[in-house]
Amino acid sequence: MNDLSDILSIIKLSCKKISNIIQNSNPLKLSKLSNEYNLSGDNAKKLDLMANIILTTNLSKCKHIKTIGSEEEPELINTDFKTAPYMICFDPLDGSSNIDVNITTGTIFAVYKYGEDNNIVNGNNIVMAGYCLYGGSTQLIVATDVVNIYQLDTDFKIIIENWTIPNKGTFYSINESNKHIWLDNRNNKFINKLITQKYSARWVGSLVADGHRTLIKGGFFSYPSNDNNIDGKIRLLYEAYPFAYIFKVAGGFSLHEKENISLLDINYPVDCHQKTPIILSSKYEFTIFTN
Ligand code: FBP
Repeated sequence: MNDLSDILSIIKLSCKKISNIIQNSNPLKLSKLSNEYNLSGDNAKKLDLMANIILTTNLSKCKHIKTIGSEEEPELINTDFKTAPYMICFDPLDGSSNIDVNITTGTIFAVYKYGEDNNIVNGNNIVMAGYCLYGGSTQLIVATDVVNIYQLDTDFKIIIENWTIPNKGTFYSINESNKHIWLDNRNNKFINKLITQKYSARWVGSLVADGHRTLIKGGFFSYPSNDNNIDGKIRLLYEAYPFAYIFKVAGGFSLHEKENISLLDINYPVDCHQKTPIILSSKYEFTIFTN
């Protein structure tokens, strides 16, 4: 086993435990507010905290991991392994607003390798990223130099190897209730163009679900900046970077709407909970949006 397969084994063990909790608990109880607020100002739900405890407890014992970042932790956590080569950051339970209505939620993670100077420059330090989908089935999508898809039975078994995103889709995924306050005026014109090309809208409200549909079917996902979220809503370190990496490995694209560069090239954030606008896309829609 190499370092990354050791880390992946711990992620599988943790996601299996989270999946079992979701499968066997009353979602109305799991979605109860804990009245503990995370640094993003969210009142964490019980399942957010349970998932966070499982992941931080298991991963802090891994000798390959020096630092842990989590949406539910105020600061980065230093493990006992001070010379270990990797940092792992995760959103333990993405899509919390969907827990009570039994709609797909997930865990998102990225593993970063420290450079020679013991620094992380940007998303290009990622060596492995993925997400676990707690949906009709529990699936784990893992990107290293290829994208592989696992499905949970008694354990995670690989079902698809080397997944690549279709060149074009038929869905766009954006919360259109913000259309009157988007800061980038390309969005409305772009959506109208897709509608004339017979695209349909899909918005689940869980990044893992909307991102996964875009990865599997092709198409366009965006959470643009708006008057209420001038820096966007999605967190760079443990949501946007990981998905940008997965899309790049699968042959797709990501974009920061203000910088007009790949999200992976956005500098490592000063604040571990920094937010960002996000675009994830297959080639055809990306070409339309950027031209
Ligand atoms: P959390 O649920 O972990 O806070 O993640 C944020 C998120 O739920 C994303 O998963 C999703 O894409 C987005 O917010 C939905 O935002 P909105 O409710 O504004 O459409």
